[in-house]
Amino acid sequence: MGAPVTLDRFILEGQRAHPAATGELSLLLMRLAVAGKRIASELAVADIRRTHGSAGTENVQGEEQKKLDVRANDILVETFDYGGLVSFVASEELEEPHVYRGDATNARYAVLFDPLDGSSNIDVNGTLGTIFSIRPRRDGTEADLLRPGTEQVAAGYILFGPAVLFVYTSGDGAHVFALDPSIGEFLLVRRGIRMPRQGRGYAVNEGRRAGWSDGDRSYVEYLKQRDEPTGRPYSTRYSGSMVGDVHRILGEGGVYLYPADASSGRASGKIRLLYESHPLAFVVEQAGGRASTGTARVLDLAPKKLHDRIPIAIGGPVEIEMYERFTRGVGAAERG
Ligand code: FBP
Repeated sequence: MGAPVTLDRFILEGQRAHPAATGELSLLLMRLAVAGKRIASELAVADIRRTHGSAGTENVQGEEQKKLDVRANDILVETFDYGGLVSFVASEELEEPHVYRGDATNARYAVLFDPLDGSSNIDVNGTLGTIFSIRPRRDGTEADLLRPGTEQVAAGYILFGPAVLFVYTSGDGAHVFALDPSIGEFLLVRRGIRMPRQGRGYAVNEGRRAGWSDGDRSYVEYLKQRDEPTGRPYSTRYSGSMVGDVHRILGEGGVYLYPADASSGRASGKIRLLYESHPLAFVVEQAGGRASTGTARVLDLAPKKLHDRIPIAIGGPVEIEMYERFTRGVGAAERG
């Protein structure tokens, strides 16, 4: 077996394919990997250091913040606070973007992140992830971010599970790296991952179905019906962490769904467009999957506000095409 391909080496080799590259995006991705290692080490000792539990504060959406949400957010904000690489960052945990001063004023990039996705898993040692999205800086204001997901230059996530994984795309495929704790380096484990066109698992919180549309309810019922020729029934695979569920889907296919939920004040869904939907949609599309609201491609959407949410279905092409049929009210009939 040849020398292990470290994340740094992979990124620098990728940079060579872009003669105009300045190396700043490469450095940015490498910084994110360091931030991921720092967050992983905080999570690993959280029970020992008693850093679980509530921070006693709420985020801009009125949700309780966990101490580790805040800690992860601080680590990420610190990560870009030097070297003039990043002009400003926006976070699910911050009401407004955090703008860096000094040599960062004219930096080329803005970074967005969900510091710890899967908040309900934080205190129970469940799967968690940091989701990130890198965009070009335009005039250095919030307006730079209220743009379609197609304008992301790179995106991905750091998955905190039995292994710590770094998964990203910069538009030429989606790649998976695993942290080797013995050397503290992320090593390439899957180059250009391609997801199955169809899977056997679905991830949705059915406890909320009362608030769903008829189309959403019928779609989930359709997945549960027995019909071998169409690969049904599907099995429920809902971990409480979107990034964990999407990572499973990247490997096994299937679908993650968070519909609009009229009964709980989430008429436009729960999942944030900028911090969760856009970056995960970029990765999944690069792996051959799709992400849809049912009526629109997620990457084509531009938010009106920083913390906008959308209903989302993300997964294999077969599952998403079927979802759009049910959303349009044509169901599976035409497919016979
Ligand atoms: P957070 O970013 O606040 O964790 O919200 C997103 C999320 O936790 C997803 O990761 C997960 O799939 C979903 O919300 C769980 O929501 P619910 O508890 O309503 O099923």
